[in-house]
Amino acid sequence: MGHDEDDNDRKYVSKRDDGCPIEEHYFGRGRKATKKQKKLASAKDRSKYKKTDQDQLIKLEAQNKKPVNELLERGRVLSIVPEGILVESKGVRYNCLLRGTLKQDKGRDKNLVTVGDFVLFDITGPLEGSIAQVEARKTILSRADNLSRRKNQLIAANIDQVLIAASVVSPLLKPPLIDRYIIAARKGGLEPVIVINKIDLLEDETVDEGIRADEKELYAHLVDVYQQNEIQVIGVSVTTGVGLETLRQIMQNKASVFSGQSGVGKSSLINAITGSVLRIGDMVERTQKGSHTTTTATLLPLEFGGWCIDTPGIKSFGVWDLKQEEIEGYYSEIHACGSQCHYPNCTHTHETDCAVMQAVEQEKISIIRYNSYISLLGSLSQEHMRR
Ligand SMILES: Nc1nc2c(ncn2[C@@H]2O[C@H](COP(=O)(O)OP(=O)(O)OP(=O)(O)O)[C@@H](O)[C@H]2O)c(=O)[nH]1
Ligand SMILES: [Mg+2]
Ligand SMILES: [Zn+2]
Repeated sequence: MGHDEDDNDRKYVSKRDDGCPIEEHYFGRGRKATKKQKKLASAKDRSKYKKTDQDQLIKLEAQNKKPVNELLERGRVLSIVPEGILVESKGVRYNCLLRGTLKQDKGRDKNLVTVGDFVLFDITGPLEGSIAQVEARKTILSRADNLSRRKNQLIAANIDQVLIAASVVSPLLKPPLIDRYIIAARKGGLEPVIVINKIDLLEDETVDEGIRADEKELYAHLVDVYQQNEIQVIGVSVTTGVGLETLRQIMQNKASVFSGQSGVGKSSLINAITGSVLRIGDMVERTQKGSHTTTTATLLPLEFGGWCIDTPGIKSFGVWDLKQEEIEGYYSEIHACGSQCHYPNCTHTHETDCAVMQAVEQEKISIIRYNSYISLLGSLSQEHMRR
């Protein structure tokens, strides 16, 4: 799987998405402080507030002639569409734009605002607003932007768990993609849960028997491997209803984001569990891939408590800001075994007396996990070479 050949992906990157960096740093940190307190604080700790940040704040306060916070409404971003940012506040939905001052410093982030963000905004017209501030995020799911690989693309914020959506047979299971999601979740402070959909197809006699057998074996293997790594895995089927009650319980009173390849059935699962009517897609017969049906991430309140976010399918996933030396730590079985390698800085790729490679040969470490480790390592060194 290519790490970065994400042409389909480009279609749903809206113009707005493209040009919206995040600006939590200067608004987020000191919003309760008055100008005077701010000055005091910065006199005490110069490193804490950049000069440009102070200037921005002073300028903004001068414009308003009131403390920044006083007139603003607080709301949550439900979705970002070409027409604007849909924000819900006290049960009312506002179509918002970003204030000009927010757009200035794009930094390393590709989008300024993302679904799940808490924002402070002015009401500028009937059901219209202007976002002045994005609150600091508690958790974040993001990935490396596929066009430049140097930008952080925010998928969702302030959620508890990532429901890593995959399917058997159509599309096929892709363990390296699942592993990348697990790492991104952990890095963003989120709990990963693996949801494998379409398990009805494992028993479907219209599906090629060989493919079914391979997928069955891989599915059982993954359940085993992830359980050993203490990551929850559930098999579900929208078609037969298997596992949906378990999934509902996992989602209850939590904020979850569904993310995964196109066509695995994210929207179908959300519809089945919440009774909502998100659009679902057809499978492209020839490629057995989804058709990128969902085009914008949407936050939905759950009747039984909690929130869930449907997101557009992705074709590949790059973990943002991942260092080569960090990777091993996310593969705990490889990490544990690695202490027995001959070389202390063994990468387990080509070295002699490598305990990891021996363990893979003896099937003590899953070859699937090892290959996924190698693919991730490889994708980073390729990236390094491009720079
Ligand atoms: N056999 C089978 N098909 C399913 C199941 N769940 C979903 N599908 C089908 O899979 C196809 C894709 O479903 P979607 O819900 O649109 O998939 P998605 O993950 O939201 O796709 P994107 O929005 O493109 O990312 C549809 O044709 C669904 O009917 C299932 O449990 N079993
Ligand atoms: Mg969808
Ligand atoms: Zn080694």
